[in-house]
Amino acid sequence: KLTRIGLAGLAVMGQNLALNIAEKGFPISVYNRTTSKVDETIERAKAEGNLPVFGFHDPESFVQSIQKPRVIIMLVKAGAPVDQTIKTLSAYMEKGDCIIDGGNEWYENTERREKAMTELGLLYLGMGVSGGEEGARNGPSLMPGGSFEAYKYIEDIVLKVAAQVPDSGPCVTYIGKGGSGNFVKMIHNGIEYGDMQLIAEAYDVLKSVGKLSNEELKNVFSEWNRGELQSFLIEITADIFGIKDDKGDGYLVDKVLDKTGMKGTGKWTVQQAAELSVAAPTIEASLDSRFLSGLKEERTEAAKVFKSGGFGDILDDQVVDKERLIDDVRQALYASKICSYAQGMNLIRAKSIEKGWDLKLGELARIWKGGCIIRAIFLDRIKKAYDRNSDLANLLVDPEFAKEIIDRQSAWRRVVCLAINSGISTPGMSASLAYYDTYRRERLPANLVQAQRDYFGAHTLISISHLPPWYRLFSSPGILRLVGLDALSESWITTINFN
Ligand code: 2AM
Repeated sequence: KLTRIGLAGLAVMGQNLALNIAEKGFPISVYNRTTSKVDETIERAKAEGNLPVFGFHDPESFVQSIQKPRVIIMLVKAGAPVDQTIKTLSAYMEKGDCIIDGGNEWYENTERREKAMTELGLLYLGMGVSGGEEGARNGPSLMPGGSFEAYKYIEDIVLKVAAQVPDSGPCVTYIGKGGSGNFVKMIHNGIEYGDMQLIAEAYDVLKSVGKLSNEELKNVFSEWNRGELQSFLIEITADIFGIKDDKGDGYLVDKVLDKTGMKGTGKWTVQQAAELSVAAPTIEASLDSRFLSGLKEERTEAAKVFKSGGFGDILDDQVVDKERLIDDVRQALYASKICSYAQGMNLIRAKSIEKGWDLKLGELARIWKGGCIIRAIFLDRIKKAYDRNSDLANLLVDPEFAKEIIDRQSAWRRVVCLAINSGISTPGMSASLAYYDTYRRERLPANLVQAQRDYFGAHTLISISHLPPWYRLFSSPGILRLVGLDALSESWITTINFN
């Protein structure tokens, strides 16, 4: 008897997703290069309720065990291992069969592979899977992109396997063509970097300036998790503050080295922001913070030079009203988060336009409401903003978000000022505030930068004031446009206005 689907790559994510699929009633074949993991998965399938998981030690019998058209999800390391696995499996696959890459793959690799597979008559999907190991087992957020035909064939499976959110359905949708599923997952991770950084800054201000204990922090974050900030990341943060060290001599959070690791999707997001000429300062600040955190030894030396103490040692130590500070930080965190999501959504939109993907931003917010690391009730507000206006230029100008920001901006400014005066860096909150303050102003000092460019640009070698009056008249922008010399006027306009 043949199975409905196959899964290759049985590290914990792969094992968990396979068990999840089996549990939803789809018999599944599993395979891994190192065969001990196949046996391990079968053992787990037995232990977790005799789930219909069938193990294979060689790729050929694995592929043959799946009903046609065959679908195989790969969960192996991104990059060369994916190419190797495709090569191994596709040798036994037939026209109309489909391979799905569930890893965090660079979207262009997916597009390259989709093309190569099409030539073999095979279908291909790049599917972002978010939610970590726990999500994979109990319901992840799934972002499949690529062949629509292939998506239709697995739709019944993914609709059941994905996280289910009351009122908004399963956390999966067909994202779009090509590598769009991987791209959207990458931006999701960039947004996640931003969220984590902003939360860390809130912690820093509350601990260093507000002198909150871990117990108090736990209570504050638990309280926040009952309001507008309710989210997976706030929830686990509250839990973290409550975890005691193994040895029982203090809290775990205080024993963790202040150096953040990374796997690359945040860096890709920032590279894409530059490629697309889209401002993403909050996400960039979170990436920079990870880079700086990595310089632990240098920071230790610098602390000696600048006579700073450890965590919690601040300049201008002052007595603050704790309750007021907690409330201000909550508002600063929320407003900063709006700006960060606005940046992420704008990145997706810019890419969608460039690639012709026609991505639905509201749908993306919907499938992020459950299963994934950034799940939050806040995403429902984003979905509604795009429901109101799918062409929204920026989340900030959605009437509801605009009001929320205006209501919170005084608190937000107080927190950033307090942090600056205390010598506590809040790069994420500050970047978000600067983003907002730049975006909301009709007039910026950009005129001066442009004037400087014009001044040293080649075309200003002849200064306007040295030209005869008839030329000045002729070179006014309106007349240049009238006589069809728009291109020429481009370079002159700013100079003329400047003069
Ligand atoms: P392994 O157990 O045989 O190492 C995460 O590392 C997953 O990717 C594991 O299932 C691992 O298989 C798989 N993987 C890594 N490199 C691979 C490769 N070159 N070919 C096949 N699978 C690979």
